Amino acid sequence: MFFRKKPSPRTGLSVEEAAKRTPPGQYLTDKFPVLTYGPTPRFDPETWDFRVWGLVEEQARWTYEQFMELPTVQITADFHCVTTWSRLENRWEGVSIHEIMKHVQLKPEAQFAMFHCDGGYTTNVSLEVLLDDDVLLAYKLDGENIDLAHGWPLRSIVPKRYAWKSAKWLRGIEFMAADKPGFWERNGYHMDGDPWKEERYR
Ligand SMILES: Nc1nc2c(c(=O)[nH]1)N[C@H]1C(S)=C(S)[C@@H](COP(=O)(O)O)O[C@H]1N2
Ligand SMILES: [Mo]
Repeated sequence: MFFRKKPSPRTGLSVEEAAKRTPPGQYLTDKFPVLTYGPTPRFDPETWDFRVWGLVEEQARWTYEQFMELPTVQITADFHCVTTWSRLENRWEGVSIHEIMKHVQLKPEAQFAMFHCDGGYTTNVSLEVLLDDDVLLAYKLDGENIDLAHGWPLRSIVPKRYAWKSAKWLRGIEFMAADKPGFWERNGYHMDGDPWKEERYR
């Protein structure tokens, strides 16, 4: 019963609605498998910070305390792992990318961004993908703090891309002029990763 095409009752979705929201080649799960390459990093609120750098007029930095004071939003979004499981109707809460962008001014050359995580994981997105209205830096899922294994204290959520673009233990965003592969992209995953186009590997 792990993989199925029927939505779980948790989602409140009909079979038809769920089918419309399940990209080609994906199956539904109600569990939340942990997919991490390497060990789970430690979190120390005293030394943790969130930084924005690269092609910005001035770098920005928040301590943990400062970051937690930023206004939050909630979005409900689907999560599609390239290994073919999808979990629909996840209610994420955190800081909208638009809130972060209020504090930084991009240089005109900035066209791509790289998420940087504790432990060295990285993943790239185009500026257009990053600045979508449903992109957020999340710390709650379905009303609870995100588990350490799922990225506590902060992860990016990029609902319109495969889940490897939703970076756990996020520590910063770097703005770049040209696209550059992140960790999985260097190891054969697609540079863009749109699940509706099945952009899995390259
Ligand atoms: N820092 C970091 N972020 C990561 C990963 C990782 O290994 N390290 N794995 C990615 C992959 S492949 C997926 S499918 C999702 C899984 O998120 P989950 O473990 O919360 O289900 O996180 C993504 N973000
Ligand atoms: Mo994944």
